[in-house]
Amino acid sequence: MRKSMLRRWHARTGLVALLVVVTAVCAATANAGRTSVLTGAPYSPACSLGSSFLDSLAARGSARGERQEPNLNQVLEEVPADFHPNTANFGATIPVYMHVIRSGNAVEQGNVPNSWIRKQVEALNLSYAGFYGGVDTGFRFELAGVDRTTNARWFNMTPGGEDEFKAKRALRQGGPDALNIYTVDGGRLLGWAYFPSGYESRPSVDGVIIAFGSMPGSAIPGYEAYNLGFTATHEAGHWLGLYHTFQGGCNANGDYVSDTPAEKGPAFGCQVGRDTCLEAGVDPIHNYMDYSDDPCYFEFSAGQAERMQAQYLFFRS
Ligand SMILES: [Ca+2]
Ligand SMILES: [Ca+2]
Ligand SMILES: [Zn+2]
Repeated sequence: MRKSMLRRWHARTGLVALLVVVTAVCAATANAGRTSVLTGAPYSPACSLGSSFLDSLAARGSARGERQEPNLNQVLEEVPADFHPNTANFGATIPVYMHVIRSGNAVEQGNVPNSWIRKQVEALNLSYAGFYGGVDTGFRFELAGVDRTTNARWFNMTPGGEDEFKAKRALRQGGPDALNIYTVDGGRLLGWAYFPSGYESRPSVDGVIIAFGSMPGSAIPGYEAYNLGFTATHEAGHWLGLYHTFQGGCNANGDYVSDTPAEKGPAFGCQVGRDTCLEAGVDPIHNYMDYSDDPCYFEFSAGQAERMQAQYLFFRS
């Protein structure tokens, strides 16, 4: 049943909806000739708005970690309109396979300690249970396996490149419901992820990539604002079918979640009170699916939980 519905959906939307994960580009250089969605208030680490927009871009350009993601030209499909699962008592435990990719044996070479891995799974569990705020999404995470691979090329993989695909073909475990997390250097990226609807056509690339410096316990320079483990929470949100809260800007569908107020572009730092769309409500800067710093994040909304549950039940269970 699921498969035939899926195929029909593919046929209907195959050539239409080329929706991408993100088009945000933080660095001024990379921004040339591209449409920036950075149209909100400028980033400022102190949450004051003193510095100029370009200064803040330049400052972020030298940062180690960036809450930005590559454009992977992925299609994120909606579940069919007539798919209404009963999620009243929803609960799902997701097996997590942690693939540590390193260039050597030192922590700085990506050889993360087991304690970071344990804390990372705990951060996933607490954030998805609503421990820090927001709702209990019903998702829980259980460490199913850890492997370590020494490969400098894979450690320095770039999004959508041959090294990423080779590493995943070699390492991926489990079926559509298994969350495979690959820890890599990341370069200036904190992470990237693949949507649930892509699993059927490309199962081997399914999963989440995170910069190892973003894991809880990390004191890697440059990740001071991103080392509570919420990069994995954010990427797992995409993996469960969530858009960014700033998807679509102030336009009608936005992130396809009705209880997250629309926002014109990503919020960085912790811009409390930011309000970039006329629609009621201030920007959801505390939402895990915005681009705020880790300490600013604390919630998923009820609508996001519902969306993740439906996407999971349709595409991953
Ligand atoms: Ca919304
Ligand atoms: Ca508003
Ligand atoms: Zn994202």
